[in-house]
Amino acid sequence: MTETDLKSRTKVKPETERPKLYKVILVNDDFTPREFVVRVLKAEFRVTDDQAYRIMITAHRRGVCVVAVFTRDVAETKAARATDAGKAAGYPLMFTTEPEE
Ligand code: TYC
Repeated sequence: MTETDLKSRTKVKPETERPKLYKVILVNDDFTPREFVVRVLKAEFRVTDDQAYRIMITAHRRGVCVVAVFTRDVAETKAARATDAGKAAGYPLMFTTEPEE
């Protein structure tokens, strides 16, 4: 087997392949103040006042709301930081992550 033959066996992933995306999900609870949820959403996810309010009220009414989608690392880091912000203030505020279909 020549060197050229070996080299040609190496599989190259097509450049068009996209990384899997993960949803960050905001979970409702009975204790965290609405204004606090809005503040955390704005600080961690860089959404506007209006977007933050809509996300918060959707989670409040339906139980959960998708905040945004990111690559796995970014989604997990943001969910952990936002959850920690609630914990630091004594609230059970929770953000989870879930792979997109
Ligand atoms: N349900 C909370 C309240 O009535 C507000 C809230 C909304 C908390 C969304 C968490 O993900 C949440 N104070």
